[in-house]
Amino acid sequence: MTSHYDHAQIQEFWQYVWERDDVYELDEDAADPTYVLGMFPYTSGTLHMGHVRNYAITDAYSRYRRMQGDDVLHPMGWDAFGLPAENAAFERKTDPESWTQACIRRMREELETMGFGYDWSREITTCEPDYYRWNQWLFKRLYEAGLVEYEAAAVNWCPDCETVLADAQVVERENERSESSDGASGDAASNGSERVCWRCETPVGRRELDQWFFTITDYAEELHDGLDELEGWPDGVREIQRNWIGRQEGARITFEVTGVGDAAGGDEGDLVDVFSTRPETIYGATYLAVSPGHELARALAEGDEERGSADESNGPAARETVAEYVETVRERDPDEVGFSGVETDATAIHPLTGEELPVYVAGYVLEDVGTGAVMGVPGHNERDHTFAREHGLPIERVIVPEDESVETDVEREAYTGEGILENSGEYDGLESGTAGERLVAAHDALEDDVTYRLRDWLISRQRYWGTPIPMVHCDDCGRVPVPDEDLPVELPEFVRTTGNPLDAAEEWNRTTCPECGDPARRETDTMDTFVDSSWYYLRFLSPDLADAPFDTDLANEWLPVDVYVGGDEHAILHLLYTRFFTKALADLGLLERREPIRELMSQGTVLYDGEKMSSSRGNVVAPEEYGAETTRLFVLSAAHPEQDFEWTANNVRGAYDLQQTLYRMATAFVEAGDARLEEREHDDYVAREIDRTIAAVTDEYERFRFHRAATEIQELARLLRRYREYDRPHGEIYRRGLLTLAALIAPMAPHLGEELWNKLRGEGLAVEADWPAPERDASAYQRERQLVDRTLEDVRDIVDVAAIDEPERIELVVAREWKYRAAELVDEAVTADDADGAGTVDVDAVVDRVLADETLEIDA
Ligand code: ANZ
Ligand code: ZN
Repeated sequence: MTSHYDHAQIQEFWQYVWERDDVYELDEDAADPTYVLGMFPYTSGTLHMGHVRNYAITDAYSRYRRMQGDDVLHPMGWDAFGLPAENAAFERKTDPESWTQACIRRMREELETMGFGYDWSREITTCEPDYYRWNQWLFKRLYEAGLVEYEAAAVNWCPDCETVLADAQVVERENERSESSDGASGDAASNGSERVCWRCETPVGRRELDQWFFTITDYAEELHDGLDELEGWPDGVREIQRNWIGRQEGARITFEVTGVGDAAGGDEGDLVDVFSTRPETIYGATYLAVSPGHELARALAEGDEERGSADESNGPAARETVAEYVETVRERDPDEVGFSGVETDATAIHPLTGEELPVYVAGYVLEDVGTGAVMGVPGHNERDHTFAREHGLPIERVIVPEDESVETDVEREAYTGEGILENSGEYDGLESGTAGERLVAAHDALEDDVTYRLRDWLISRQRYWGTPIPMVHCDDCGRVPVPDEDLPVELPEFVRTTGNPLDAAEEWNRTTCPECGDPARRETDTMDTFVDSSWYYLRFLSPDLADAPFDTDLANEWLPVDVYVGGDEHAILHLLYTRFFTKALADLGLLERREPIRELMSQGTVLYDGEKMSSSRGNVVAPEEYGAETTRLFVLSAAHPEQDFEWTANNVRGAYDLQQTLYRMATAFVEAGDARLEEREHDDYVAREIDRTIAAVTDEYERFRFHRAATEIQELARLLRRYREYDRPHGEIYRRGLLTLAALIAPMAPHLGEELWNKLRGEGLAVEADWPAPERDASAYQRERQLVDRTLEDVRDIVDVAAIDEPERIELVVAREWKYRAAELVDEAVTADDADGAGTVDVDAVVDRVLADETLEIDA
């Protein structure tokens, strides 16, 4: 028997046993298992430190819950679609499918090597037709429910590759030359950087394409309000989502606009609604502006050819200016558009004063914010101010600060604060908040309104490696969904091309219309991969179900996910989409719950020399010589899961040493058999420490404070070692101590846990063991323990500094009934020393005094 801990061999052995015994498989009849989920990995090739940390957290927690007697659902799968696979395939002359499957094989092996305990019988892979057919099925249900729209939207377009680019494929390139070859965008080049295609470095343009959207905005209110109740989520994440959804209270104000030449042909103008968060500034409105995509802009650009242009409609010159402006703005990045705009021939009537205001089409007014139109109040809104200055529009002050000493010159700068109204007719003198309320109450043209910044979810990707959108385009019938019985619409074979490979797949593309039977074309857009991850947590419940995406009854029993852990880069999109999907599914009658996740944890970053540890930075440390378990034990014991921490070789070594120590202690104990039977005075202290440690570690696991659990475990190990070094230990107490350590460390270091368990008990598995229970109520002992702790700390500091060669003796002395006396003595000695040594403590003297005290003698 060796006392060296051969981690490689031990890991392999226990992994084999776990698999043989199916210990991680969930009992199908479990009533309501604890659902612990780590965000499934994107299949990019290898695991990185973020994955390791993420999965070490969920694994430790699931193991802990399992030992507590819970049924635990802890599954794993692969987020396997996405552009990187396509690019890798392109570069390596293979296809995305083979590349992805190779990544999965490698990553699965890595996860297994780490010893993570997954129920692999539930493995799901999103790029397999068995999975993505349900994306298509769900797309259709959402479509039927009116949650899918098909609309033109601007996309990044590379004119050289002739393809749409995802935002991530657009890179900023520093511009060394001051001259830009692209004359069209003029001033943009002066910024010093430009947006280019990641592959060919051609400057990227904008293009309008018809795209598919999920109307997540229908759920803006619920997504927003629901955040308050997500008490198990980090405040930071909730705040980020709140900001992303961007709820704004204000008013909708209706302006009459004349001079558009509407189809009705009468004198009656068009009605244009604007949204404002500051209705009380209405008397300061000096113009009206609509976005280039607004229907009024469209009407002004197109005019009404049939009616001729002799009437009051937009004159031909203005019409052309508007048309041209709309055209150029659409092809440019919103950042480049700035405060450009064109005046139109139309006129807006101020709803309260009846004054005529000029109407602009302006790029800074966003199409999908509010109503896509604003009343320009340059005196009190910064953007309006800039626009007004650039276009020579009047600036009026209608609010002054209550504090008269505050100077405001709205010609120079907008005053955006609250205050007292002026130049506002009967509302003069009122406080701005009150004025806003009264204005809305008094006038039909103003109405309370709430808007959200949240945009609809553009799910179209003009790429190959994703779920084909199950629609058909027919010349006669328009867009027709593929019938359910024809799902899945499977991907055709991959072809290497610069554009969208699905466009190039001629044969696949040609189909017949499900409605009229005539020849038709398939939709060639695929779905954003975030669709796959929006409901995968449901598929894990019944991964093989053949006639539905998930089992509704089971979902109602088993949900929500109890604990979800992942990186905070998903704080917005993934988590928002998942919430949206859950709500939509509930409205489709497929689910009862409307929120998918009870407790969310965003794990922090692992740093190396202050930088994020990542394979792309080439600073991933794979401590082969210490074994996989050292890595997991280290990442768990280094810091709270939500905190960043620095990877240091020293601390990794510490995690390794702890395993060695525990292993040696168990081996030595089993082999030596030198325990005693009769009780001695300090046995009781050790027995109580075991109980106290159990209580403390339990508490730490409950709160995911693995690092503190590890410290407690280390402390108990230390005490037991001293206990044995000082005197022959009491056999039963010592053995219980070691078994307790085995059980307590098993969730974090499961291989070691098994090995210790096996050595000390010779039967059963730690992974299936009951969580240890204190023999006595340890809570009453907690306060006492705090005192001991303090004393120990003091004494230890002294011992460390003075390099006393009797640390065991001091510690056990303190640990005994005289601990209070020891604390007192240290205190007294330090104070006395301090007093006569004028600020310096003579450590040796303190230690001498403590050791010399007779009441501390041990009768060994
Ligand atoms: C008039 C007004 C007066 C506004 C005032 C503000 C201050 P913030 O500014 O972030 O709080 N807005 C509305 N729809 C818009 C659109 N489609 N594109 C660009 N801007 C738009 O957001 C609220 C304000 O954004 C709104 O309130 C509106 O300007 C502008 F002293 O209306 B406000
Ligand atoms: Zn048809």
